Amino acid sequence: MTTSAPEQSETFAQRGYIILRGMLSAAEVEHARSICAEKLTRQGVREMMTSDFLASEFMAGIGLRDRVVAAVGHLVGGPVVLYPNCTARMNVYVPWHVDSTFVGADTEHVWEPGFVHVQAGLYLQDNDPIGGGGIDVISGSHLMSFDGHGRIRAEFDNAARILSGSHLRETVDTKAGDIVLWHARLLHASTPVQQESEREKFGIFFSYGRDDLRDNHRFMSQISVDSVRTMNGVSRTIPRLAEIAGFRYPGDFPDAFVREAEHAGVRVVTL
Ligand SMILES: O=C(O)CCC(=O)C(=O)O
Repeated sequence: MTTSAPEQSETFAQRGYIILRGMLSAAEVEHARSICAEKLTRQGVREMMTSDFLASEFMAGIGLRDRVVAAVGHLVGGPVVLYPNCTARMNVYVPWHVDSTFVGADTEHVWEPGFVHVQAGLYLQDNDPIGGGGIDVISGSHLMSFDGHGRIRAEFDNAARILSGSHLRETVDTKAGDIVLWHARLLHASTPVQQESEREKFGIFFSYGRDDLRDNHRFMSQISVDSVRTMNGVSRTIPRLAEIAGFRYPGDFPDAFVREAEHAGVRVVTL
């Protein structure tokens, strides 16, 4: 894939995603895998609490590395903000979707011309259409509203059925240690597994925006709204989202992380 910053920005604008190759060395991939394996042991727990994630200087520091921040900075066209929406996940497989914060009611702002939000997924195994390990995307789907009215409905069955059988579907060819940066509106899914692997699937996630108080507040407010889900009259709290909605910067963050964010010139947004 592309390497220079202008090429990356053009690819991102056209396809809705880019790959940053070799963000972690082979040794770092194994180190990150061992941290994930150690933290994600409880039955049924597939996602690290953000406080546990940030407590690892190594894991938290990945999202603040110069190369990541520089690449995101080019994509957002200015200073980078990092949301505390950082975590690692194990063996998570999700169907076609656009990330929930950017779909459904009251999300028309994602179609404003200057809107940009970058989601990062760093995968700790290679990805391919047989063994999975990363994501599939519908190339260019961040430019499609799906309902013809400049909105994205929170229901993707029709769009996914048609587009996932089209030439726009791509299995993102990441190798262990690569990062995928995707646009908030991109339709994507976990790459399905045809053949089970003996190794766990691990992914590490960060969310970035541009320095814009309204966008930044909107994203964090939506996280707060999403932290409580009501079905059939029963409300359930999503512990990780409730945790990050309650975070205040810098007091609730490890000192080392605050220092690194300052050094990287990244503002960390909390409510
Ligand atoms: O890691 C994956 O397989 C899917 C990740 C994803 O879809 C997401 O974070 O929105």
